[in-house]
Amino acid sequence: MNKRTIFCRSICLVGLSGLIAVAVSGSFAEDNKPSKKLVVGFSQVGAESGWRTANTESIKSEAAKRGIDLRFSDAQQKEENQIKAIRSFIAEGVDVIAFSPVVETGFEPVLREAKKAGIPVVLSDRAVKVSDDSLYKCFLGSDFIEEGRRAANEVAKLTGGKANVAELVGTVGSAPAIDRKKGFEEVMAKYPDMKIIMSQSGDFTRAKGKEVMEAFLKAPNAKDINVLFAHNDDMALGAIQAMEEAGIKPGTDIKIVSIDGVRGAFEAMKEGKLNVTVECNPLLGPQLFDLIEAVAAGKEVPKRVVTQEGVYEQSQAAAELPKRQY
Ligand code: GZL
Repeated sequence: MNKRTIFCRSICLVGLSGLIAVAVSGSFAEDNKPSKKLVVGFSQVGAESGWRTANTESIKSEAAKRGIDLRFSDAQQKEENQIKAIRSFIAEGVDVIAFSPVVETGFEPVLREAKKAGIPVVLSDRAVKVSDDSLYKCFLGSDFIEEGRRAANEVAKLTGGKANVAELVGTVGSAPAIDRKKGFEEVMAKYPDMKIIMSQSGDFTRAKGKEVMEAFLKAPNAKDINVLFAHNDDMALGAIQAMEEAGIKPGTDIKIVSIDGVRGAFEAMKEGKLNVTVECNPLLGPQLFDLIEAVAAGKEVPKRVVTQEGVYEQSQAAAELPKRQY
């Protein structure tokens, strides 16, 4: 961080035989040591959900608080946009690259380019599948498998282990979608009368969640559904709209368990329309920049940092709502 900096103007030297312009520009602290703002390139998945909005806000506000030069790019949920953004960060010569990978695979080549350029990479929120984990310094994010386990345990508690589950899956190929499903099915295997009878991706958005739930409710075995498991609250809120339009009482006729813990989920629980939300903490900014600053300083950091989070039921909603930061 600069204490005070003295900006050198361009210095021109004129030789006898003509004009030789030597321009020197830059910034120097009073003690004449060059001081440099940390420059971080961040590629964000998109703006698909309330969780993502809160995550972006946490990252941007923390960078501003620390005086970090943040180059932020919104990939609009497209992997090719993230790869392009990472390439441009490499070309700009940023100090550190951080990103939340929209899907797990396909990033190895560009991560090799970053490594070759000597730019460290930190994974935020979601993991990547690579053959060489030296391609990133650290992965900060939730344990999605545990979130899936917690969701299934809540379904078992709500239904006494007798559940025909309609599942709204997150973005196909994304770590949260793959791992939440894995954790849910691991616990479901313990309950012979719990099964997933319909499953389709709603891409983590409210609009798609509503659309897919409308299709679920038109299926021949729609009457069998007694639980909706949504991989995020935004899809659950869209599904609630679809249920109400079909004359179904969400939270009563069909129990709903979702993941994230955004404000809208607490409001729905307060109205009795959603039964449980499994928290997935998006406020990663402070921890993320602690890790980025340590990496920039060449310090060792843990390969994996898991965010702490809980589970919230309907009975807690009213008391929790005023405390929610997202
Ligand atoms: C989870 C995050 C997921 C959220 C969704 O860490 O990647 O992406 O659960 C968001 O709301 O779209």
